[in-house]
Amino acid sequence: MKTFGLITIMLLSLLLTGCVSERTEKPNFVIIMVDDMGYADIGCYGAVEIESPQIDQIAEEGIMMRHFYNTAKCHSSRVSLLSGLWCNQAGNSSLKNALTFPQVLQQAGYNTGMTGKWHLAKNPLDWGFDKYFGHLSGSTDYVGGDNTFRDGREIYNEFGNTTEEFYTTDAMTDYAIKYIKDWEGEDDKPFMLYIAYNAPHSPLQAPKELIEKYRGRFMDGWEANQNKRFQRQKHLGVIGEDVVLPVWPEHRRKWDELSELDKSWEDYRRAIYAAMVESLDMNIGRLKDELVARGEWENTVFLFFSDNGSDGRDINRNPYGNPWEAKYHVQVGTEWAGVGNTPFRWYKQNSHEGGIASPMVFSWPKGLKTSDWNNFRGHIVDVYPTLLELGGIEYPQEYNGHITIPLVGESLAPVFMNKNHQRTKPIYLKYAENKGVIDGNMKLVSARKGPWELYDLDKDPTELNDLSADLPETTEQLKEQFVKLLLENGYNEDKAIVNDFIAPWGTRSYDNNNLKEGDPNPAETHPVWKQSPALSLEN
Ligand SMILES: [Ca+2]
Repeated sequence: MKTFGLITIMLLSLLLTGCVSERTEKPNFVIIMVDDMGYADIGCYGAVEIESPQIDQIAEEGIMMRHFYNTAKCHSSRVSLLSGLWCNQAGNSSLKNALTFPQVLQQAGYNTGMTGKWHLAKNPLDWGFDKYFGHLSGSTDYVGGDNTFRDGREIYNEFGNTTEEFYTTDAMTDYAIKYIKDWEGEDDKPFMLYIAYNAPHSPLQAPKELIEKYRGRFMDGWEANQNKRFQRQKHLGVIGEDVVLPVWPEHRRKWDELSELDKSWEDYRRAIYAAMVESLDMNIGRLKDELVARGEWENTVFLFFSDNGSDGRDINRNPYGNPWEAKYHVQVGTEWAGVGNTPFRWYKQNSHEGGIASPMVFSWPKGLKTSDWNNFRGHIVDVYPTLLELGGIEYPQEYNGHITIPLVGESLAPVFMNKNHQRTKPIYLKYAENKGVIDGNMKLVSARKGPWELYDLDKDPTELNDLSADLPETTEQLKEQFVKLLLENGYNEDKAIVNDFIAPWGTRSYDNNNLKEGDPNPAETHPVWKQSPALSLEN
């Protein structure tokens, strides 16, 4: 009896070991893409004043990429992430030419779930996700929601009037954790969770106590704040000691020229933005704690990045009310967006580094061989092949009777495993009238129909020394590469290469196109903006 028991235990443990090793071969994936967050807006990438201890900790134990690019715009980054193709090649927002990575992972036996902003055709459940909660729209009221919220395919409308009642960033995490719990009984299946937080995209809305915490931290102004970030980036090793910070451009206002009232207002809206980022960080910590408690964190591949740079437009649809309540709508503004994109030039939508450079934090405690900074030039289009390689999954040549388009991205797995690895294909950049190509360390770029500029990104990462006149042959070669990529993506060459210059951003904070003539100046009517930053937000 005793022997039988022992043998049974041995057999059982053998079986269990077998199960565990089979199970642990395939990692879980947690892919977090935040919205409109600048390169320098979290602590480990240089934010001095915004607190992001959770992401910083994950980064400390994992890998941070110095050069990770997105497509400069919300929908196109989502298309390239999900399809592994350039945006137009995949059929743009329709995804009609795409076989998405959730579809492939689903077929390979993964549980698949998504929460957050979809912004593409149909519903995520049509594209390989087993579960979905979020908004199909490109942006939402974080408190009052919108009519595109779905729980699966069902309309969801249980919103609130204050962040205490409903806050989108919290809800996206609640549902992600719910899915992890739902999958608990299915130990033989790994999971993939894609969380597309809308934060810190406009409208700026955040919990009151978090805003209060940040109030007054930004009164030293845009330029001083940017300088502090730049110094911190050097200190942390985000950028090299010889990197040059671009001069504060003409199209941005200067802090010293603002009235005290305007300074207070600018401090205030930056405090809301900072609160949104810290709220994101707290939610990511909450998700991580859940995975740690369930013993899943060790074998979870975690990726964190942003879909584009900070937004330089300045659209404030409803600056009257409170940012912890529904319907409040302001944007972070041109100058703070510039600070967000430190040390780079330009903004969301532009192909210059300010538009396309994103933090990239990668973690996989069980599989990672090293932890440090990485210099590989990666792109959001690389995520798909990376997941397949780490999951040991082949990209199907055929799906539902259709031949699939070969993925254009390159797996980052060797990069993360600290193998010597060079990119073999160029990076294609195109959003509206912004365009360019990166091949090796050379980048050809044009902003808003402006002239072509050529930069050596190794020597000049902040794009200050235009080499196009000095290196006409390189310029010509890259132009040919760009045109080739353009035509492969179904564009007409003549239409996309016109070179009449469109002026840079011109909209200003509250004399912008959304406030009509005769509307009261919010800085004069809003009680909060009349207070000195040292005072509380009460009254
Ligand atoms: Ca975005």
